[in-house]
Amino acid sequence: MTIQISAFRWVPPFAQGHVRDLRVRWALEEAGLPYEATLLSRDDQASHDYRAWQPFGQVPAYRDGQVEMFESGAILLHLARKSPALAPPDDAGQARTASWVLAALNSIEPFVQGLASIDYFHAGEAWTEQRRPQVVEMLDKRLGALSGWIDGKDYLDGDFSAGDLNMATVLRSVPDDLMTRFPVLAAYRSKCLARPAFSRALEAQMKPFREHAPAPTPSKA
Ligand SMILES: N[C@@H](CCC(=O)N[C@@H](CS)C(=O)NCC(=O)O)C(=O)O
Repeated sequence: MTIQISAFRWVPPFAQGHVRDLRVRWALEEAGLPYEATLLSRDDQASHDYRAWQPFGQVPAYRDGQVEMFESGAILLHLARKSPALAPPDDAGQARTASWVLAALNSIEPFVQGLASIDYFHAGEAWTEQRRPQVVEMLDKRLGALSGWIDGKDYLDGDFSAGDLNMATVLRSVPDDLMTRFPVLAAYRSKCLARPAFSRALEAQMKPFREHAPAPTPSKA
């Protein structure tokens, strides 16, 4: 069967281009594996059928006729075993790629999300005045370590891999004012995001959002 992934039919503009099915779409594009997206509405997310595929009602989920699975990182690792475009085929290369896929999710993304949560969902709230500098400091520390690792290298570990793909999608959400402090990381992020497979994946996520955009509410005259 053709690979199927789940994605949203429509999300609000702030989330468009950032939904996690992008990571799986990008990996599939890099690997040259054709796929179809099953587009979900809010009701579909809560349905019994979808919860049997993704227990939390989130996207992405994945199936290919042999496996049915969820969690974007797990899906990337599954695809990395299938395609040399996403990881070296030997055990050592697969293990290194797994380390970087998980490092993006566990060692960098929580700090990026901590800052995004303050800036987007709690902006202006009194408690953020004390908390934000601490969150920036923690993120700054992780970005500094990552920058030190990448300095002098093209990618995280040899050739481009699923680890770079996941890391670049996480780094996309680092605010520009923070990223400018790390020119090595900024250049690395730009290089990854300039890959044609990323553009195709982004367009594939965005197209349904344009097609299913809610009709504008009439303004009161
Ligand atoms: N750990 C999960 C997180 C998935 C996730 O947070 N998906 C978001 C979109 S990026 C979602 O479906 N949000 C809707 C919801 O939680 O109801 C993964 O990486 O696959």
